[in-house]
Amino acid sequence: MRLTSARVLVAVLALVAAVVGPLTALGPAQAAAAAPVGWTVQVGSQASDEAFQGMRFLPGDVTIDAGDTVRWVARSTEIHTVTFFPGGGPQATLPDFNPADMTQLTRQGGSVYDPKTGFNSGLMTTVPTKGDAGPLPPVPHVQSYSLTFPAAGTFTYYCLVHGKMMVGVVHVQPAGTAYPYTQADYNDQARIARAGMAAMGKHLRHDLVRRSTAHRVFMGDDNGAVAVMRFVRRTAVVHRGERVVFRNPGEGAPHTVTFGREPPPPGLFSPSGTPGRYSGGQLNSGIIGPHGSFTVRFTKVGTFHYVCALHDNMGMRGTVVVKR
Ligand SMILES: [Cu+2]
Repeated sequence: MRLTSARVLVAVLALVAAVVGPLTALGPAQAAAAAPVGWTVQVGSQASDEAFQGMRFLPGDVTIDAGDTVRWVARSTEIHTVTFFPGGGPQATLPDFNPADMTQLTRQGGSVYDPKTGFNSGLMTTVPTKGDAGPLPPVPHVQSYSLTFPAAGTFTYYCLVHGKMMVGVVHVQPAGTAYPYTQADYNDQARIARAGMAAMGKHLRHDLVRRSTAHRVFMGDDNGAVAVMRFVRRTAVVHRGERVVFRNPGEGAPHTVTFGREPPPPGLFSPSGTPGRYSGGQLNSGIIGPHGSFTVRFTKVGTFHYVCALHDNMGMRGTVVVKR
């Protein structure tokens, strides 16, 4: 029986060879199959109103062949980077994001990957270069960034802004190896991950609504994958002489509470004004990091608008109404 099926198989293979042989002998079909392939990875994601920002490379893991190119495409207002460190391996510690360090903010390295050196995309965001991507120096904004990987290996990259929350891997197989996934598969993975993050964002925000009061306003929140870029509650109504505590419950994103004119950086990053007796005009919390808070006592009747100076471009604004 075995012999018979083996014979049938041989016969089938011979037939296939007879049909395919002449075709492959023509050349172009074979050349096309071995041609380098381009792959796309999405950088960040967001809700349509930008209230949630997803802190992921989508997909976080791609497998390509030597000679292929990966193109990273910005998908959010929030800034990110694609950054490989020398050696190309995972990093035990990462440098803090430093908005004054131009090697972090701008492109470093060419378009052909080499694990001996570092590579950096520069600031990736969907916001055009002349738009508002937060209080950063005027550097070019990058909408897409491409690297060709000439040699096999496994290479890890990070977003300098979001650190270990946002890590990706490129597996490079020897040229000609079959791919485990297609770009369509990766796009499906990305779509499912985006839907999951949108659900998480909604849940986080509902939870903030439940925990907030007129005297306790949350400065967004995050869970390591999704950041809520909203003050909750957006309008707080208090009486004259009362306090409002603005609290940053998240682990990741810093925020500010800024009334009146936004001081230009670096003044923006430190507190100014008198939060113990606010009666209008300029008041700035400076950077309120994870688990930080900022308390303001309102001494005048009126309606006072404020922003997060880092995320106002995403709609992170609030109002305090002070009654008698
Ligand atoms: Cu903010």
